[in-house]
Amino acid sequence: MHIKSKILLGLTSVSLFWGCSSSENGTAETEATKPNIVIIYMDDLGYGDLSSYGATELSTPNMDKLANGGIRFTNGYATSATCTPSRYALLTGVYPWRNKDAKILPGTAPLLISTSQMTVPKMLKGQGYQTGVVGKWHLGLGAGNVNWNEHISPSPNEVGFDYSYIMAATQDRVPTVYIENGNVVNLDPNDPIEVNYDTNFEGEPTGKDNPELTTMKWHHGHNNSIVNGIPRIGFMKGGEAAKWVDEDMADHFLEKAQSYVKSHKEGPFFLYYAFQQPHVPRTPNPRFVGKSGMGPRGDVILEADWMVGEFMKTLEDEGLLENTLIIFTSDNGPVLNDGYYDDAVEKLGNHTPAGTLRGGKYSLFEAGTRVPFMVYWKGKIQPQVSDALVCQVDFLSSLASLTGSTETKEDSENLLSAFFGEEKVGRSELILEATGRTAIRKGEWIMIPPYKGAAKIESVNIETGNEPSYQLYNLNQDIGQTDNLAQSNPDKLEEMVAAYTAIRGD
Ligand code: NG6
Ligand code: CA
Repeated sequence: MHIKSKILLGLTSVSLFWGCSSSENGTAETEATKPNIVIIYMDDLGYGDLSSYGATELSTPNMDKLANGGIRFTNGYATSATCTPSRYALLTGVYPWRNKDAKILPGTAPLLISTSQMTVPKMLKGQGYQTGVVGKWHLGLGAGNVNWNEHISPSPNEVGFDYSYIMAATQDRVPTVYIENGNVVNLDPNDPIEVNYDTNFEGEPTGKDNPELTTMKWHHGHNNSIVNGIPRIGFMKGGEAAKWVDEDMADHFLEKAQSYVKSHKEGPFFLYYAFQQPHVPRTPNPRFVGKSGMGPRGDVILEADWMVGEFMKTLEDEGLLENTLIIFTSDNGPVLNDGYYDDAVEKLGNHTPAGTLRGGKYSLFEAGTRVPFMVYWKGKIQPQVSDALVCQVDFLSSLASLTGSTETKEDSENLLSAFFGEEKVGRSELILEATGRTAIRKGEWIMIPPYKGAAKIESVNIETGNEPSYQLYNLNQDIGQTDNLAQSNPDKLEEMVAAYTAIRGD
C-alpha cells in the first residue's frame, strides 16, 4: 500500500495532476498518493550526447523516450562543471561555492555533507519516503582516516539514505570496491584494504613504473596503483576479493537499482541512481564493445542508454511507471581525453558531445554546466520542450513542494511548475561554478568575471573560460559564445556585475 497522505500544493495548476480542486487562496489540498521519485544521474554526459538533444552519430533511444515523453529542458544546468560540487548542490540545495571543500575529492576525503545538513533524501524521509542511493558517490566518506576494513561512518546512510550501494569516489580512483551501507562488499578480513593518496605501498606496482602491467594506457594523471590492468588515481593495497570488475560495473549497479525498486515497490521511494558512464576509465561490457564505432566513450553511452531502458522496464513491469517521477540529468559536461588513451578523440568522427555549446567539463563556458535535463512522469507530464532556466540545486525546494514538505533553501528555488511544464519560466538568475571560478546567468545573458590563468587546459583540450577581462554573451543570439559584448554593452555588463555581486557578496 502506498502511504496516503495530505499533500499541500502551492500551485493550483500542478495540483490538477491529482484532479483536485483549488481553494480560495490558490492552494489545493487533496488526498493523494505520493509519487516515487527517481533521479538518474549521468557522469560527464554532454549536452550533445543524446539523439534527442541533436546527436546524429549516436542513437540513444531509451534516454530519448524520457526526453520525448516528458519535458526536455534546453536550459537545464548542473551547478558545476565537475562532479563533487554538482552532487553536493543536487543533494543539499546549497550552492557548492559556499563550501570551500566542495571540489573534486580524493577517495580518502571525509564526508562533505554535514550530518546536520538538510538533504533531498532527508527531506523525503520526513515525508514518509524510503530512500536509496546506487552508484557513484564522490562526496567523501567517514570523518577522516577511514579504516576501510571496519564499518564506515558517516556515509550516505547518515545524510538521509536508508540504503546505499556505492563506489566511494570515481571509477578512476581507489578504493576500487563497492560499499553497501558503510561496509566494503566481499571484504576478506585476511586481506585488509589500505588506501593512500600520497605514497605507494612498498613493492606495489604502479602505472608509472610498470606500464607493462597495464591494459589501458594513461595519458595524464592516472599512473598510481594498477587495478584490473587499469592504472588509477591513488594507491591501494589488499582487498583482492572485494575489487570490482570494471566491465561489469554498469550491470552491477543496474541490478542493485532494479532490486531496490522491486523491494520498495510498496513505496513511496526515492532512488538516486548515479551512473558511472561516460566518465573514465570507459570500460564497456563486451556486449557493447564496438557498438558505437566511436570507441569506448561512445560504447559506454550506448551501454548507459540500454541500462536506462532496462531500468524503465522494471518500473513498468512492477506497475510503477504511472506513479514515478523520473528526473534524468548529468553532473557536468563532456570531455574526450580525461587521462587515458581510449580513442575518444581519435574515433569521434562527426559527433559533437557538447552540441553547439562552447567548452566542456571543467569550463565556465556553457558546455561545462548546461547538461541534458529531462523530467518524465507517464500520464502526468505533457511531453514538451521547455526553455525555462532550471538547475539541479532546485530539486530540494521543488521536491519538498511536491511532497508537502515546507523545507526550502535560499539557493534552491521551488520550480515545480516549470519542472511539470506548467510554466515556461524558471529561475531569473543562476550562479555557475567551474573549478572554483563562478559566473552568472541571468535571463538570456551570461557574465564571466575576469580570471587569471590559462585559457585552455591543454591535457584535456578544453577552454576554461578564463580571460583577463569581463565576458558578456547573449545566449539567445550567440549560443556558441563567440561574440563578447562586454565592451559594446556596458549597461548590461554593469547590471550583470551588480546581480553577481549581490549573490556572491564580493
Ligand atoms: C581529475 C582527473 C579526471 C577526473 C576528474 C574528476 C586527473 C589528471 N584527472 O582530477 O580524470 O577523474 O578529476 O571527474 O587526475 S569528476 O567528473 O568526478 O569531477
Ligand atoms: Ca562528472
